[in-house]
Amino acid sequence: MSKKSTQVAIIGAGPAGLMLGHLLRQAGIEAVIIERQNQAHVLSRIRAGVLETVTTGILEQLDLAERMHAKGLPHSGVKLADGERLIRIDIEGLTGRTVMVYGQTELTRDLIDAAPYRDLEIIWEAEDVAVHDIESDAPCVKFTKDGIESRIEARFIAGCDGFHGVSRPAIPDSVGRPYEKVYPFGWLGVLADVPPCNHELIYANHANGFALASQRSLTRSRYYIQVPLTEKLEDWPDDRLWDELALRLGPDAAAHMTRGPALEKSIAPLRSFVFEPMHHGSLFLVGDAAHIVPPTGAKGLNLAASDVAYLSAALIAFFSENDSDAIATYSEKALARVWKAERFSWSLTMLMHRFPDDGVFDRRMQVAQLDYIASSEAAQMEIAENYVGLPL
Ligand code: RFL
Ligand code: PHB
Repeated sequence: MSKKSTQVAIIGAGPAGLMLGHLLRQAGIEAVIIERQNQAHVLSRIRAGVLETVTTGILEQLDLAERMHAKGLPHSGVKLADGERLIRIDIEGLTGRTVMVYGQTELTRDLIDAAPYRDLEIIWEAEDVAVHDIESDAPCVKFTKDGIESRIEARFIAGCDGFHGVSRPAIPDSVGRPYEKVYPFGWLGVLADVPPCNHELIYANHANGFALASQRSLTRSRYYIQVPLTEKLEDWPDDRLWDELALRLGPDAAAHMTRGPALEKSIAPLRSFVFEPMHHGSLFLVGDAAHIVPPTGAKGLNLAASDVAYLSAALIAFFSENDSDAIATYSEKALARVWKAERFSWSLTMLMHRFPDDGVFDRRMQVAQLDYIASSEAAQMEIAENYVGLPL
């Protein structure tokens, strides 16, 4: 049995665990990250692409934003397509702020590459990770690494292990409560080394279903289409996917769309999920471990970042000033922001997708709302301020 101790044991080397680990190390707090996968696997996951100020701000605070500022693309607007027109939401004009298009993979790489230089230990390929004694002041994380049983004792455990992790199930049913909505479709995503069809993102509502034109750089595009959950990747050879994207995104986007071989294709189900509370005893839940949003508002990664902002400040106050007030209010503060992002992601999902049980009335509601958005600055402001990210 190998044994060690630290101040904060972090489970999961996704964006939440990595950002939290770096912020704690920057403040001189001991932290170790325990990750189930290997580094190559973590870096191969293609996920979010739009960063709010809360997320870019953490990279800046860590002095790790150089590559993001060199390669990322600040966007000042976003577009909604309704089959006939493109409605532009002038995010910068309405809010004075922009969003940053920079892939989650790149952000994760920046944080992983810096870890050895910042004395942040990441234990990769930890098997059978389990949390113990979370209702005490001396919890521990047990796992097996290279066949050797290991134990890390800590003052706190941060569960940054995503939706399928082990942290959330460790909170007793008598204490925690899940809230969930599952949508009857998924998103089929494709990544290709072709220039984007528009300099901004386009979210399209088409009779065949939702489509999104996104991007990672001026030479790399990321597209998505809504598909039934019964669909398989084999059903979508590249040509069929490009034809469908061109149709759903509309003639203007289609005219500027460059096709190319898919570098990656995957289908992700859509879900809204919140677990309350996000803190029990010595265990905190952070990011996807506590909540999932459908990707329509690009909020998943940014919510992980706001949780990290609240929790790192609370842990720093605890260890540096012996002040536990912020720890006591972490869950409440984080959840207040989470629920607002859940509402926005749900409402944009309902507006932009075709639901199998929708009738003509539901469709007319979507048309009326898109028409209202096109004609009302107040409606555009509601989208802009949520899309750019609500204040902490
Ligand atoms: P992550 O990124 O899931 O990281 C959790 C980490 O914990 C590890 N882990 C464990 N480690 C040790 N022991 C265990 N028992 C463990 N169980 C799990 C995992 O290997 C992983 O490394 O959660 P985090 O850090 O909270 O970050 C959240 C974001 O990743 C997430 O919100 C977004 O990526 C959500 N999301 C998207 N968000 C967007 O805004 N736009 C998107 O296009 C988008 N696409 C996606 C997504 C999430 C996806 N998942 C999770 C199914 C596409 C997918 C496929
Ligand atoms: C992405 O680029 O992967 C992306 C962008 C915006 C979203 C979801 C995904 O709302």
